[in-house]
Amino acid sequence: MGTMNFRLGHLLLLALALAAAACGGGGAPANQAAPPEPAPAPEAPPPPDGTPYGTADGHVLAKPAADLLVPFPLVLASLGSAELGPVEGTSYVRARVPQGETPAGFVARLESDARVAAAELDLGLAGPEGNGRTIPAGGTLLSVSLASQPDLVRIGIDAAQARSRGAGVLVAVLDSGVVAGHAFLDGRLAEGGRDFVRDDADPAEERNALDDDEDGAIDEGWGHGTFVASLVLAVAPDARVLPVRVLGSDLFGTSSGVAAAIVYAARQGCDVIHVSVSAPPEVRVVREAVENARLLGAVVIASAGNSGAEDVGAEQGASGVFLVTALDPDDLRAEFASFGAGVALAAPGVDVHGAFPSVDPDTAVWSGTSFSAPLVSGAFALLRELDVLSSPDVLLERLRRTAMPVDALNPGLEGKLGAGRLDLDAATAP
Ligand SMILES: [Ca+2]
Ligand SMILES: [Ca+2]
Ligand SMILES: [Ca+2]
Repeated sequence: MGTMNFRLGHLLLLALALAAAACGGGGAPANQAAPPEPAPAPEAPPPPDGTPYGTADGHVLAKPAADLLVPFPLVLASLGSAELGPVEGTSYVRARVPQGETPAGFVARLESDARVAAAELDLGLAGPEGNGRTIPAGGTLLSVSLASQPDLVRIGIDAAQARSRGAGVLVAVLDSGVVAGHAFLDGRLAEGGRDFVRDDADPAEERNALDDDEDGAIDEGWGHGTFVASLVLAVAPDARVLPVRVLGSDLFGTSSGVAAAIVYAARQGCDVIHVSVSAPPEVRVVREAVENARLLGAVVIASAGNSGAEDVGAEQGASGVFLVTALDPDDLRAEFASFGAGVALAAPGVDVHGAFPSVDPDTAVWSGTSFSAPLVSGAFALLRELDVLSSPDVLLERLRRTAMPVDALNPGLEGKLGAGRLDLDAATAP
């Protein structure tokens, strides 16, 4: 078994290195990861032409009109469709696409029907690192303690953790799942996690040794959820993480899965719902899920994306999700970081150290806005322990008000990197 693991580990190493070369990555050595049993099946059927990978082609999402007098399944049946079940926690259902019709065509037909309030594709959503632009790298210079890494020291973690450690705060991490046996996560995960990719009660990370999204990188999302969860806990070591799997091994999920998971996490009593994928503002099922989660008292914090472009508009910022972009160690915008008027806050996101499911070392260095956002989710947990009475929005505003301004360092980007760089010391100061 040891030999087998060793060989598979090297195959993965080779695959990641090739992917890095193909994508023009830094060429840093990839981690040697401990492989679980590879599942043989692809994670999603091939996408229809012209739609993003992961978009469901067998069904679309539809919402009944408010004043409907007949059961919605009868409405769908009259259109040659059938109801395949609700998107839990939202007013949408999955509606089967009739034979011979395209998903987009069926959405258009539903939208023109007075008995249907809204319809949309069940869109494929990609985590920011799912495009293979940044990959995790192992090395020998990794911190033993994640909390002592330079980027966290620089933003005041020592002073902050002397005041609060996030005790009693529950943070859902909606990502690729977690490797629960990782030493860093051991004993720090809450019961009740769920897998919305496989629709089961075990949110463990899985990989299948397939390049499901055909981008040249195999299982590039492997370890992502473990890494993100560890960063929340690096900032807030006494918080607990509820792992919720919404992304597969190539870091793809669907809008219906993300929406259902957001409401699920809120109903589990989570204070923070950390989402490693952000949906475009026109994805109404996710917007509704975010609204429902906020009504239940949760905040939703997400990464702004790795497009490197100004594509985070004010409308996206107003959708109830607190969007975080990435800075480098000099507080300059990371070259991959998305920006725009809809960004709420910035945080370190270049060469971040986090837990990784590998043999030795069991940490990695990774860059992306996915690794800036969990620092903010951890910071929210610190504030919540210190102040159990204020509304979530008051605490989010405190994170913004106490941020270190970075506009002067980033000419031309004024107002497009949020309120500035997360300052853990200032945010938790009495
Ligand atoms: Ca599972
Ligand atoms: Ca891939
Ligand atoms: Ca895969």
